[in-house]
Amino acid sequence: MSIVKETADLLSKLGVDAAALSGGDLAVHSPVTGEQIAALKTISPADAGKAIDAAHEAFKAWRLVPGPKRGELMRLLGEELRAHKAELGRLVSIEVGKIPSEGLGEVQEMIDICDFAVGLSRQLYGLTIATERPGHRMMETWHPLGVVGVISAFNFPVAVWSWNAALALVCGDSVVWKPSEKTPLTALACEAIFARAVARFGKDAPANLLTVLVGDRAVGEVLVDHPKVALVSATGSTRMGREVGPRLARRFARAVLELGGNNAGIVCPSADLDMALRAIAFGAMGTAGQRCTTLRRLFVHDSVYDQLVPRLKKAYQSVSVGNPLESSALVGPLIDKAAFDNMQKALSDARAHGGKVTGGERFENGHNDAYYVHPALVEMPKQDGPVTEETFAPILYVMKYSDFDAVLDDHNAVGAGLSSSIFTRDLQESERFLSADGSDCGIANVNIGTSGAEIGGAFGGEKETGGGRESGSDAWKAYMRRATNTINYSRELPLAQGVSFDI
Ligand code: UN1
Repeated sequence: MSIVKETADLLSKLGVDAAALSGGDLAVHSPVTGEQIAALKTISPADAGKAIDAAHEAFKAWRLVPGPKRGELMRLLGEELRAHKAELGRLVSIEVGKIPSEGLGEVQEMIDICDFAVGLSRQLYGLTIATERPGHRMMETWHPLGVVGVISAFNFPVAVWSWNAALALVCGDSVVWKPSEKTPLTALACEAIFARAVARFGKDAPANLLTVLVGDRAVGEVLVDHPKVALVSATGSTRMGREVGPRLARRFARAVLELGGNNAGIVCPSADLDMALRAIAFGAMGTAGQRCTTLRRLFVHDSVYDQLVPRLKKAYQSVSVGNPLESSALVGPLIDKAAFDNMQKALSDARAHGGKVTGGERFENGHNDAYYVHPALVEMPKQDGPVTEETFAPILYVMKYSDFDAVLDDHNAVGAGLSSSIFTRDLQESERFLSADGSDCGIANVNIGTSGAEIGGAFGGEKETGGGRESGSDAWKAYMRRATNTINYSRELPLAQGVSFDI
């Protein structure tokens, strides 16, 4: 079956109206073959503004539905996702080029966050706080926040939306979602799946609880600038975050920014090298190097360098690259030509800085407009040039180290601060890595790779990664507003700090 036909069939099974897929101005391509698979109509900035007004009306109704009841909608969404996991996972593979297990894994991540949100719906706790005044009680209460805008990237086109949407909805907010222009079809599929959950939920769910805005940058700007959007959660490059962050700050809106990563691993003398090899291979080559958590820098102790790096190179030379829909390849295509060009530019920069490159060439698969590459391993004399920047492609820079303190400094000497890992069986090294003067990242792991985080933890990073936290732990607090309440149940009016004001 042609990819165009399969896309249309999948979308119709998922409940997307076929008429929405053609005749529009936004051409959607599959990176698997480079073919155009749809042409969607985009929304104008003016209509986007109106849609946000409507989402605000939805918020005003939804905030009055009790939390545990809102959790029921997440339970239904999780059920719908379970029922449509195969189709949605396949659509992710078509639209992003992920291998089947990663396409399905992404949908599993959505199911997981729905389950988490159901539990959370009964745990949106505040505190009771000791007050200095007799006959008084002090507490804090968490209330729904408003319209939550979600700007998502192509590489996790549905999971990252679901992390935000599941928390926002359970917290009593409405959601307006601007998906990446590269991956709007999976967003339409989610919209249809969500509509089914809402229909089952019944009349307590207001219209416009979720709005998908298919559009360009101007539409994203409306979302960022609209006074009725209380929070924007944006995933993408640090360059994008530098524009979005200050614009939100100017109008005192909240931001959850999940930006670039330049994630590193350290392989210590005592590491289990078999395990490290597998973790490094998945972290660096998996998803064709297009995760924000992808392993991009590797520091290997000089005592194990010659044992590990030749094996790693072999893995790079033998890893299967190919069509994720028709083969069991482990590495699919890059998203587009621009990604390929950026990769080639980084590799030539690396060579200019003394790097020795294994791999990196284009792999012809009979489709001129599809960009398959052999993942590249680059042995670098030191951390320099392109090593300090994120290139969203499968390039792993490998460097030798001898001193643990110095390697910790090098580890932290880049702009981004998302994910990190250490491979060691030495307790002192692993604890130091996780300590206050260890890894400066939002995610720090021991004996597992940098990517593939579970939803139960807070996800995000420091420095140029933007500081936002999504998903598990107490990330929900960003999606609610906090009120401190002091209640006087006495017959006196004592003032705090002993102030007297007798009239
Ligand atoms: C991303 O690349 O934007 O930790 C998200 C991981 C996935 C999420 C990645 N759970 O690799």
